[in-house]
Amino acid sequence: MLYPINTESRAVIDLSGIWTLQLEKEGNDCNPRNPLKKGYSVAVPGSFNDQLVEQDVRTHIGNIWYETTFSIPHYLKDNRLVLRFGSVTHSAQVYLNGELITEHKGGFTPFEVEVSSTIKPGENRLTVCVSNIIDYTTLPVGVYSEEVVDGKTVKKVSENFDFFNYAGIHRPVKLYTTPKTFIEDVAVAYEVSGEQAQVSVQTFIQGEYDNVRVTLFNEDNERVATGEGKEAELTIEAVRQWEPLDSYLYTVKVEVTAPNDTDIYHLPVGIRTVEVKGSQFLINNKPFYFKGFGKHEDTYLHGRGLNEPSNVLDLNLMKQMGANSFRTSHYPYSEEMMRLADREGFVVIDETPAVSLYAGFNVQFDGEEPNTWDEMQTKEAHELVLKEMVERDKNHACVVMWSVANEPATHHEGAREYFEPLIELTRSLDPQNRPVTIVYNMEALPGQELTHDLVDVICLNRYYSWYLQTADLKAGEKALRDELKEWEQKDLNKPFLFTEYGADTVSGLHSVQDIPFTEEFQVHYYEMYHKVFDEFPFIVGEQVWNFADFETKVGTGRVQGNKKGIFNRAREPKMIAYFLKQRWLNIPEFD
Ligand code: BDP
Repeated sequence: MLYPINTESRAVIDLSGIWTLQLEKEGNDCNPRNPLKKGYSVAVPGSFNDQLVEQDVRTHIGNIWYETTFSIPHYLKDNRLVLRFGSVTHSAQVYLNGELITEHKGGFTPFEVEVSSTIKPGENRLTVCVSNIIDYTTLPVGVYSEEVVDGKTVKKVSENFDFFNYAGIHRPVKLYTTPKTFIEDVAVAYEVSGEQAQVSVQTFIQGEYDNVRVTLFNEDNERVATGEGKEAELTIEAVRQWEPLDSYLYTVKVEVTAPNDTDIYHLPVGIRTVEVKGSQFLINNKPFYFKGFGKHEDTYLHGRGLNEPSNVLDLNLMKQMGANSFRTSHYPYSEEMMRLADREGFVVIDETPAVSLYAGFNVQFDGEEPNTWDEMQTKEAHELVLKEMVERDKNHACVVMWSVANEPATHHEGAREYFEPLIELTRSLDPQNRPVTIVYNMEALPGQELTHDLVDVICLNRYYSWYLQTADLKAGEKALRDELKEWEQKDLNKPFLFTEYGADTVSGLHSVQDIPFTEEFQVHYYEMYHKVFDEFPFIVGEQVWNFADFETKVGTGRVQGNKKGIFNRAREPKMIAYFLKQRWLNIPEFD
């Protein structure tokens, strides 16, 4: 599915703005056949939760109805018209003038529907029923329950994850046009040898067409290569590669000529190779060291909704600190962010919303822990999101690895059977054969972990001296080193990457002692980890948890959210930011 852009043959109309919102509750049913009753005003895109003030609205679980009206200029009516949602969290039913036109499950990937024949001249009414219910069949997962309060049924969700269950129309809603014969998708792959790059451009077309022309332009808009056909092969004689923090983007122009029209699409493409060789992670054949962050799409007011100024600032802050990479923890980020990362030269690990597939995470149990793989019914949702994520992001130079899941119970019997086909599926979907990983939790220890031979890179989330050996930096250091030595003895000949380690820190709290939550403790915590990392050559990177403080559900372990940010939620630095900057500016991107 292509990102919607204006081209010589396509127009995009943005339906962002103020929509109407109604919460569906007992006694307040919503019927899309009729216009929504006057409800709240809500900005789209954005999470609804932090735009409204009542507590029971912010935490409403169930259906949330959105509505807007729009008209289409008459001069566009002969085009093919497509309605496209960047994402709706977690599921959507879309109605046009009261008729159901499409449905989508999964809150972090785009979906679209052709509306050429359903759209009316004059005003159209677009209604979206959003659900924020999650359970053991959805991704992410949570425990769903219903309770009767004051004679009314109240829906509840207890999340298997440590971020607020923001919901709504999170990314832009766009109408775009194409000619009747149109480019459905473009897939780019390449091989680089010496100065030369051989670029294969596969074009997927719907409708009758006469010919396909593919032209590659450099950043100066000069034509550097041309090709013909649905499977075009182009040669760049002196290729300039996309490098971490030194991006270079070619534009692939695809023109599909049909008897009465031509469809044109422009795709930005960076040429870079990725390979795992022994315990090294190679980008453009050079051993790369990841420095950066686990992040969240989480900002004041917008919640999980697209916030482009914040995306721009975040990448600028990262650059200033000497970071070169981030992980889209714990769901695919907006297409806007992926395009920005391409432009800015950030290296991205692209992750699905399969976070904490772990049945013991969230439930009380007597005696033995429930086996996750007997309980979870997420296979279908997992396959779907992998397909949608890889299909959406396959052409991004910034994406160097796919993360199939974060912190699943890979120490539970059945994990291998669950993950093996998903890893194979991921590999089969990617035209660029990127490495595949699973991000492992604290229970995934050498000797207990059942899947690490299936993945290309072993990503570890570790909280020694925080959740374990709390505040004891000496004991934490020993535990961390001991674990790494155990992995070393296994002689896996694979790269290891730290994808999470961190300590909650409240901006402005200080102490001369190592007291958790103070800025000094956070500094000492990271110094301890880095000392140990530097002893092990098979560690190919460090991504700290988290870039910024972020909102979570309430709990005694959370002080108005998770405070493990290097920046607070307003993007103001904590003391650690200066220490990390010093370290990272002294570690080159390549060995
Ligand atoms: C890890 C999770 C992450 C949490 C973090 C924490 O992957 O989502 O926010 O712990 O507790 O287990 O801060």
